[in-house]
Amino acid sequence: MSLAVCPGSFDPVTLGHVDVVRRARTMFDEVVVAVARNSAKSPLLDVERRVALARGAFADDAGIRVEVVPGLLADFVRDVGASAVVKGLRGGADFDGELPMALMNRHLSGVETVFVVGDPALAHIASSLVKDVARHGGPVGDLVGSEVEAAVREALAARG
Ligand code: COD
Repeated sequence: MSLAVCPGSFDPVTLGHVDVVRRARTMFDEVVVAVARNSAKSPLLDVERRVALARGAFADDAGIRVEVVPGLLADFVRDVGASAVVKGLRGGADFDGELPMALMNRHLSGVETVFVVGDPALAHIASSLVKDVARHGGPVGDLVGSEVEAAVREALAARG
């Protein structure tokens, strides 16, 4: 049984994430979507909400489960027994950001990172841009699922 971890902040899960996770699932028997903390980012949605929305996005596939990463990704990968981390690439900037993480995760736990090229039709989608467009009253319904859109709008409204 092959197992991969797809980590991210998922603040919120987007159609770009969904594309990458489903591509990972074509290569691995099981995929764990790992909701983790990026210390460079301050999340809009709390971790329970991010997990619930990601679970909703992948509810149709029993081979995909969603879990929280309590600390280091490298420790989580070892604890769940994954053979690889899978990350998505939209372009060169993603690679530049991902390479040091891939090297650090391999240094810490020996795990390899596999890069998946996402659908170019979704390459403009990033969680940060979804939140920014929504914050300014723009449409995000073709960037995220409807439940996610509602959660983002509610969280933004609560922040005032
Ligand atoms: N198309 C293709 N790929 C995409 C798209 C898209 N439209 N959108 C996002 N992606 C990819 C990203 O490139 C990334 O690979 C992945 O999806 C997740 O993206 P985000 O933005 O949700 O998540 P990040 O980049 O903030 O995640 C960083 C982590 C949380 C994974 C990282 O900080 C981490 O591992 N934290 C845990 C603590 C730890 O171990 N730190 C040391 C790391 S070396």
